[in-house]
Amino acid sequence: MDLYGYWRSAATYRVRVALNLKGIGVHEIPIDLDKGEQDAPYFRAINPQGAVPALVEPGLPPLTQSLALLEYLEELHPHPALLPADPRGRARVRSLAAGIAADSHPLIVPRVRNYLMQREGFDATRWKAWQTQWFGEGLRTLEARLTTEPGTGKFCHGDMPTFADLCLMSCVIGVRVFKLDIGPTPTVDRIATACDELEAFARAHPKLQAGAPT
Ligand SMILES: N[C@@H](CCC(=O)N[C@@H](CS)C(=O)NCC(=O)O)C(=O)O
Repeated sequence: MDLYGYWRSAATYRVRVALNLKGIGVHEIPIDLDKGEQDAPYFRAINPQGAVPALVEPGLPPLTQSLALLEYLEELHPHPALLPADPRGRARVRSLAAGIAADSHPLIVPRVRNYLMQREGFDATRWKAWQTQWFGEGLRTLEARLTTEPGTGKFCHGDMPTFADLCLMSCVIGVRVFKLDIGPTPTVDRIATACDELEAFARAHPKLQAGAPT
């Protein structure tokens, strides 16, 4: 399997952690988002959206969208499970994950930054305020839910990592890397520390991937 990704891509990170947790080996092919390789014709032929990750298996069309990839990997390799056994638990985990992957993260991707910089007069200061707003909104919503909902345990749902933790961490790492002040999120921080302690998360960290600045 080939995974087209980028070292600092949050969406690729989510899939990388799932692969690590499940012990699935892939060949990761970097698409340099800073050089605009996502717009090269060869990559647009793989993902017309011009976004990573994309998972390619021999003889099969590419699969895209990190949440769809997580579901696919879960069905192919159910152990260890990254979704709870009960329908209600699965719905909760998918809901927590989508809050980050479907609602917050899309607002801070390079194509949005490029549009705001090139067409709306944004500079670095306004972009940082924008990032702070949308990363912050995503994690504060998670914080409110994780603090009050009974399903929360050592991780977002119970005591084993699920899709929700992969998404939480993809956002937490962005906040850490960009040094964004989003206010206190103690439950998110506690769960992030639990994820940090797992080798599968540590090994997927952006700074350890090919192409990351040393
Ligand atoms: N919803 C998609 C988001 C994919 C996405 O936007 N990926 C970013 C990197 S995290 C990307 O490749 N952006 C390229 C661009 O915006 O030009 C997913 O979860 O896979």
